[in-house]
Amino acid sequence: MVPAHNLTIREVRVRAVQVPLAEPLKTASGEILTAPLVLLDLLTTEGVCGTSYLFCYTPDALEPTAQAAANIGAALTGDAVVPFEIDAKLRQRFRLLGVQGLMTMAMAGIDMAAWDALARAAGLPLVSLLGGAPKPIPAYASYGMVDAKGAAKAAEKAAGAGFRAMKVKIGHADVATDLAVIRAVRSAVGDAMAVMVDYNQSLSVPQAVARTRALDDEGLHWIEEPTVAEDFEGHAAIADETATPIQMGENWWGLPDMAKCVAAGASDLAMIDVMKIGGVTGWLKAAALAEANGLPVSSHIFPEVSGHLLAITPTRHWLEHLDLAAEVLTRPVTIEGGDFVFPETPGTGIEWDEKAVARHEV
Ligand code: SMN
Ligand code: MG
Repeated sequence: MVPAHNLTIREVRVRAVQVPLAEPLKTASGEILTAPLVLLDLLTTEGVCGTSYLFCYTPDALEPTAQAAANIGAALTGDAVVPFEIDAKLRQRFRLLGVQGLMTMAMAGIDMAAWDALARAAGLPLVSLLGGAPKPIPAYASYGMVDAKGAAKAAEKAAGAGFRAMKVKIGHADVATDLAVIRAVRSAVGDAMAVMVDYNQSLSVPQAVARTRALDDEGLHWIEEPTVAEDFEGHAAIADETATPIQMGENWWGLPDMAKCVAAGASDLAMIDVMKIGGVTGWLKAAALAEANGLPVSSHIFPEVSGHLLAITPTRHWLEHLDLAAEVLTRPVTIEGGDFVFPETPGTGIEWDEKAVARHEV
């Protein structure tokens, strides 16, 4: 008789930290001064521990998300570490509430930690447990909203670090400033560097059509979230008017949102956020939907897990290098020659720097 599983959940330990960022992350829709993270440790009776973290965007969501994760963890004590079964159990448990928002975030944290535990138990990096193999995963350097001078500096820094692509956030008061930022990057590093821009949902559809038309001759790699994330029809209208590829997806709450976006023809590309899409389990489903629709897949933050997942994503595109958790990790994500470096250790490679966690725990 083959055992149905070999790991059992003993406890899910949840901690909330406020992590300082090297510099505030400015976007056209708000500024992030610190990274509110929920750290999860999924402890098993067999002694294996899976870890993951969640990014909560605002301190307002930090403790509610931590509490939701702790509540879910308590409900799973004694259960087998079988991610697809856990996913099904929790979806049934929250059928009346629905699983958008903080519940998806908490479920995704448990899911990522469960997959990490399975990989560690097997002595494999997550990519290998998923049936893939480490391979070059190109990364782009992702920056905030800066002026032309700051953009030139960021471009030089990215080029010096070996990145072949970079993203700046725009959505300044006028399109002339957006153009000045893009041209400052170009004059700093030339055409060898692929350049992406991110409006962070800040424009109305008419504004976005006008601005993206003005940017269309700048040779941009993509224009990200020009209007509000949930306006799929609006994004489709913008994509119809724009030659530059439109990118979105970081705000899909699970596969249903992605399916609606694809059906609306809203985006030329797919940006999957492993937390909001529903963890590793959600990513596997999203990667298949992207492949079926020929959508190149890039990741949104969470670089530590996303590198493994992009390696098993048939239409993989770019990994976003935006490091929100480095301060509390013993091994922050590593990029060499512009590519993601897979950890030597089993699992995702996420290990807490316990002294740093103690300094920043709330
Ligand atoms: C972003 C927004 C908010 C937090 C992190 C990242 C941005 C991106 O949309 O794509 O990097
Ligand atoms: Mg974005």
